Amino acid sequence: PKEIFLKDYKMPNYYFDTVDLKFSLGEEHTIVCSKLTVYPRIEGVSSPLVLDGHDLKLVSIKIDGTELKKEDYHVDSRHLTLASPPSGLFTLEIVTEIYPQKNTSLEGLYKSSGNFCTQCEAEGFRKITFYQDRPDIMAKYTCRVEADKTLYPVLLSNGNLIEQGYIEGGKHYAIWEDPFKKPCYLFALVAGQLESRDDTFITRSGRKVSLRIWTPAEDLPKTVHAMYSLKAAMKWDEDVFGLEYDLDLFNIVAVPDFNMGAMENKSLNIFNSKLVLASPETASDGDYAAILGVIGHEVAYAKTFCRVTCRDWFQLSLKEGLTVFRDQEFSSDMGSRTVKRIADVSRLRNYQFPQDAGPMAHPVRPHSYIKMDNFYTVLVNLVKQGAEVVRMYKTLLGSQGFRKGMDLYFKRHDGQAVTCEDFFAAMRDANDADFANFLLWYSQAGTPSVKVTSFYNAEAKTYSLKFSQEVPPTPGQAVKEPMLIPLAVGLLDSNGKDIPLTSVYHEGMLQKVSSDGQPAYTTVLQVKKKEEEFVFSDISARPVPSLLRGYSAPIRLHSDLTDSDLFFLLAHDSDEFNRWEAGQVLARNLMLGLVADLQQNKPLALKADFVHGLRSILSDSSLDKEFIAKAITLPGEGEIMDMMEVADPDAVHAVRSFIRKQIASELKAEFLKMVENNRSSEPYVFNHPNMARRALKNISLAYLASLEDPQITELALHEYRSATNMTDQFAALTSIAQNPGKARDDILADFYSKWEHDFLVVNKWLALQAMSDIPGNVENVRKLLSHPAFDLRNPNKVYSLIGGFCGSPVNFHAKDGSGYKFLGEIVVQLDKLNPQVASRMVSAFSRWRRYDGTRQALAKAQLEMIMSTNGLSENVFEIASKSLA
Ligand code: B3K
Repeated sequence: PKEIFLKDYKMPNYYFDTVDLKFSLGEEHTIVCSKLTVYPRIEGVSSPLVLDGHDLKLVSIKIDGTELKKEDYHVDSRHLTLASPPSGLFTLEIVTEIYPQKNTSLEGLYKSSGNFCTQCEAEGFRKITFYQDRPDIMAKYTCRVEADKTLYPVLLSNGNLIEQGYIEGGKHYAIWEDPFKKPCYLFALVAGQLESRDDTFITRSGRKVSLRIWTPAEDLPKTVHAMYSLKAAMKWDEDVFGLEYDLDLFNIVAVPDFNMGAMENKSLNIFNSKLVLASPETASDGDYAAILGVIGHEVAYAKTFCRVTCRDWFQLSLKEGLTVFRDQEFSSDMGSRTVKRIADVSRLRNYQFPQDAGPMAHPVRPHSYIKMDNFYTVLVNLVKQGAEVVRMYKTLLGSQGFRKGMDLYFKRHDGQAVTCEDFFAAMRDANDADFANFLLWYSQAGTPSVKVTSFYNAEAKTYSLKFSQEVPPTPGQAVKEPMLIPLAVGLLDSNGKDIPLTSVYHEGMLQKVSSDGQPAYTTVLQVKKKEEEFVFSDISARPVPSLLRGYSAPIRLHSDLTDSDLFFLLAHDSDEFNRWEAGQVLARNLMLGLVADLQQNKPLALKADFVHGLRSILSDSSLDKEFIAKAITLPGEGEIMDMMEVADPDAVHAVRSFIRKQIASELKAEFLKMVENNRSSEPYVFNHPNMARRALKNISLAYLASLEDPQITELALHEYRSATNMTDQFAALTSIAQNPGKARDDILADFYSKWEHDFLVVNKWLALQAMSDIPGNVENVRKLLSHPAFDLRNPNKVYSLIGGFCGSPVNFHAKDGSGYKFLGEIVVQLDKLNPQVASRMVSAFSRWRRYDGTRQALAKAQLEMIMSTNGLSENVFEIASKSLA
């Protein structure tokens, strides 16, 4: 497999102006006719034109109406090359035959539940026709779709419908025209038996946009929340970014077989059904929130990146990072900002940080790849980090400065394919900002680590904070430079109140902390050097610092705060994120300490002040209930393992379970009260207060269930039976399923028989069993592979069962290697069907060196077995070989 490098980027020899496509969709095969108007980059210069093509049968090829002879072109399994095409404008007509029915990779054109649909990002268009499949080729498209009228009554593509009609033989056609230039990865086509929920959105300039959400008829009632989310996102983006949707139609189609969440194709978004369909009975609060977030994400794309796109795929974070940032902001404004930030940061720590410290570490803008799709597979890295980079611009520039930068960016680059530097330049120029070494965030891999030490000078009444930063070495990048890190800081007095900040000394200069003459309570320190000191004056007593407020930069922070400082922050910090963070630091220290005790066979004991801290949070009625639920949740096992020299999944799991059980027994009365007081028989409403209430009730129930007490099992059964929505029902099921035994078996069987007709609910049931930490669970998961509810060809089912299993540290990392063996076998089978999904699964092995010698040998053997498989895809090859390197 060939590695592609950022430094090798070359402008194309030829551009395409218009693309006219014609699809004849058939049961055996599909014929695709593509007519391109082509012009050379340099008028009068003929140079080779290399088109990408994968799994295509070439039927014919013509230039300016004349069929080419065999010697005029060359076709191999990946390319069609024209050695010397005309040096001026010409038309190129290519006819290919493709087989969507056999396409299990779910890229290009394929069938899902009897309907045709497409997925072209990143490089799927080359599975439809020969094309320069790269994002910097932007052209205007028309698309004619022909198909059997009875089987495929609905025919959709991008843009506006300009003509439709009948054709002899029971067929019909539709012609779609997209008025804006687009890269081919945004092309889409759907044909099938679908119905739509229709609504309209009036843009701020008064234009009417038709909104349509398409699903099979029986699922239409479950699209109410998706339509609500779509309208809310359209409005929010106009209000916050002033961006208006530019077409008269916005279609969303839900398909059950889809590799990722959704795809932003211009005016024809294709979504994984999981992120469209919801009803109170079948979808949880988490599902509702995910639908809102992903629809927000795709709407943000529709407004911007369908017009300004990436020059090449290395610039992916330009569109993904900015869009994730915008959807995070949208979800924050629709719910609780603190809770959303906590959820995003937890994900960052549990998934991205470990990856960033392993063999798959790569910068926000990678230097090379073999298979671009793998940079979505390690999406947690690229995308979440990319969003954090965008967030830092906003932290540095403030909301207005950021908006100015965005406005300039779109003004400068509408209709262009650009790079990360263009975004950086727009932010800088619009604000006259000095961003020094900020661009390094794009090119240096690894999570920066910042150490802070503080010193209070009672005589001088100054308080100084000294920072030293280090970016750890990662594969291919041994030495790193310091980067610009925005560190939001506040200081608390002895009553827990924020101290007003007026100025700070830095490098011999007195810097004002606020510009409008008013004191600030939080200031953003710009840490740029390897070592740097900031000194606050007029501080009358030693303060407690609240550092990295709101998690203002994606770093690992090591401070000299004592436990008592942390308890103080947990109780008083006005920055709610940091209140949560203080509790997490205490919990992390506690867990790491107990893991060490366990490894040295010392008895485990929980500190009383920790439980006391949790009790005060739990009983603080001034706090948001969802915040309480987050604050009493212990850090994940992945996060703790990531902080250990040698990750020990058994010890981490045993310690986490021990602490949970201790907390449950000490706070049993409080938890019972929380369950009691937070029930509701009112109909389900998706809003923050109700979600918060359910979150607190259900986490209390989960803690109680860890006591393995028959009375609690009765209580959970009662909650299960009386639940009026999926959130509560599934939470009760999860609580009972924590403990092996008859109650668990019975309730799992009951849940399946209730919901076997609903594939999305059944996926939850599969995931719950797969993630279980009951000993020897690999055998249960193996059995589920042949359950009628499972199908290896459906990505959602694979993510639920196989992905869920890899997320269970004790069973996936079982010391006998049974978990590794299971995954190795599955990856090999899956790779033949769907390389993208297989490579996501194989990445569970990538951190094998973090474990002890026995586990290392077992995991390595599976990676080697995978590498020796014949016909391995490039996707899996890239992850497996980099993991072994
Ligand atoms: N841009 C797509 C993801 C495409 C992934 C391709 N393998 C949608 C999204 O980011 O939501």
